[in-house]
Amino acid sequence: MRKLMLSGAALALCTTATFADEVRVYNWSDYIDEALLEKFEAETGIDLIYDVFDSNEVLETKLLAGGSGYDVVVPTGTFLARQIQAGVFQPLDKSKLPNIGNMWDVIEERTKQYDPDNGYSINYMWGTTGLGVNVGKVQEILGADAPIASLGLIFDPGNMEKLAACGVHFLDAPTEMIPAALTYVGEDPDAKDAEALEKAEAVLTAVRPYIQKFHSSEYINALANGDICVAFGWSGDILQARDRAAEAENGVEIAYSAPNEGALMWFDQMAIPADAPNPEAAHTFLNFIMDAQNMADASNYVYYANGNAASKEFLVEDVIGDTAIYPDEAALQNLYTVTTWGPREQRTLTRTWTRIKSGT
Ligand code: N2P
Repeated sequence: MRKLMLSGAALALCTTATFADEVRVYNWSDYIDEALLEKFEAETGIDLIYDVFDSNEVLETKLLAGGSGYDVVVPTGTFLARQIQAGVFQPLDKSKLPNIGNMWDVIEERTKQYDPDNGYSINYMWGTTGLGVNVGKVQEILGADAPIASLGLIFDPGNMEKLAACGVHFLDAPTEMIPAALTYVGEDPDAKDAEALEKAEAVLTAVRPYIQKFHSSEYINALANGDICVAFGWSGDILQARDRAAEAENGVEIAYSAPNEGALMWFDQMAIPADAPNPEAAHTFLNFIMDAQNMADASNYVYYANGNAASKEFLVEDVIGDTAIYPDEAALQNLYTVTTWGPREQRTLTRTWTRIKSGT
């Protein structure tokens, strides 16, 4: 009853006060140790609402529509660049981010190609896109010399016809699957012209009948349980599948390989939407994430490398010592990055992808 009598100004104040205690974060699934979320709330007294997605396209639709209600979001660099252009984000207030000094200049140098001056985002994690393989099953089907680290495993229709029986998943991520298909046929993975797109489409269409599903998160458990034998997916996700299988002691052995023909290296960036309800708390969250111990805890849990130099001393050997996560010089030579798809290129890509998935 009393609430109804509040004036407009008082109501506005009241709303601000509510928001001041709450931060809404929208991150990729299987991408954090949930203990960190509790730690954040305990340390700051801010309520954390944490939602997850598994597709840049889904995130982008929300951001472009506006009013997403999120304070922190985590697009991949290629998408972030286009979203910055569209005015989706607010510049970071670095005076509110004392931990920014922990960041790693080598990664900052690379993320500048998507966010010049790193003015709108910080790197959360980075990784590669590659092959997750149930080694026993695949060798049983293709023989002991199965090409488990080659794109030929998933793009040679001869192999795929046989693997279809044990189950193959591809990412539902055209901006990652098309560069892989281009790499397989010896084209520039960053090519975006119609001719290149046609070549990539032909590669994917030829193996389409043997793909059980295009999905970007189910493959973790599907690999771990032995429901599928191959996934083309994200490095850390596949390493998490490896661990889940080991913990279940189900005899499933999962291996991750960045394809030896070349692998995509991507950067997932935390940014604050221009219309974030609580930018103050968003900065508090970003600063919490950039704490060296917190960032190390996150990487140790999800098996992705991060952009935080100070965190390295807290990383476990399984993470810092694995060249599939922290590539050495030789592994790095084999990785490529791609540029942003412009709005028109993106539309063509989306149409191509719909055709590929529908198998027509
Ligand atoms: C985490 C996937 C993050 C990698 N499940 C996608 N950029």
